Amino acid sequence: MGLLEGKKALVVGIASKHSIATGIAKALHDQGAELALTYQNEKLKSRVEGFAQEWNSNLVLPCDVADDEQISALFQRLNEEWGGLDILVHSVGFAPGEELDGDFTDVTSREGFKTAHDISSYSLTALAREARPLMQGRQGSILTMTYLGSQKVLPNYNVMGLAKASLEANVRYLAASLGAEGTRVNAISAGPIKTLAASGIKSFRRMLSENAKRTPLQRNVTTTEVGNTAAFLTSDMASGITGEVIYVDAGFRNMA
Ligand code: 0WD
Repeated sequence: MGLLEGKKALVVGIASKHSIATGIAKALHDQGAELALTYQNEKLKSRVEGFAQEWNSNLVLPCDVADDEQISALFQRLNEEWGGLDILVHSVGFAPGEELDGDFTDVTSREGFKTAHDISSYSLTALAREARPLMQGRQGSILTMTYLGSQKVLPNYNVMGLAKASLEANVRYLAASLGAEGTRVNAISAGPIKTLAASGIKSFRRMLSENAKRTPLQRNVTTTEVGNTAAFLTSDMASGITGEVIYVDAGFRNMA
């Protein structure tokens, strides 16, 4: 029997087969969870529907996390279909391209800062607020994706580093807020993985190969490995873990 048998899970953030959210959704499905998936815009709809079919999910709903009405409609629909929710995966991040190329002091604009924090951090609070009543009394679990650039200065990660620092604090405050209801909130800090979002970071390819050489495991991580950790963290096996950032980075963060 799978770790997540009988659990209902919403996964937000699938953009392609390479997305971390895709690896997570697959792992949750493999462990027996029933899935609902979202797409950011019409362009991505049919692609996400394709994945849903593969994983026997018939709930594919729109959700641009910048839009409160869409968020509210999403959870209303989930409530009608499922009457509750056990797992929420938030695997969404964005900063305008020009913020991620060049000297931090020079390229960081007020608008870019706002957008990065809105889409990459505030959206977790917005989704958690709507998920809250559906998760009450179900040992719910909320999971988001972060990156080491929140703790250390990494070239070109720039304003995303600030947004991820905010996201990690968000995880701690949400965990404190929702803990009494039995809902846990955690983040996975993944090592670099080639996805659409990552391609937006200048010199990402070089970073990938340099990163691999410096990790204890001498390689980069895969979305399958992130997905497997996500399955554990969202399962009752992890019932004592909340407010944490768990690193799935082949050991990179401990290296000088
Ligand atoms: O190396 C990496 N790829 C790492 C990514 C290392 C550590 C963490 N992460 C994080 C990212 O910062 C992000 O929070 O993992 C999360 C998922 O990122 P990903 O899987 O690397 O990227 P991708 O496959 O592009 O999915 C992110 C998606 C967007 O894709 P695009 O390429 O269109 O930006 O986030 C979604 C979108 O589908 N997204 C939104 N979804 C709803 N509403 C929005 C939005 N407003 N904006 C972006």
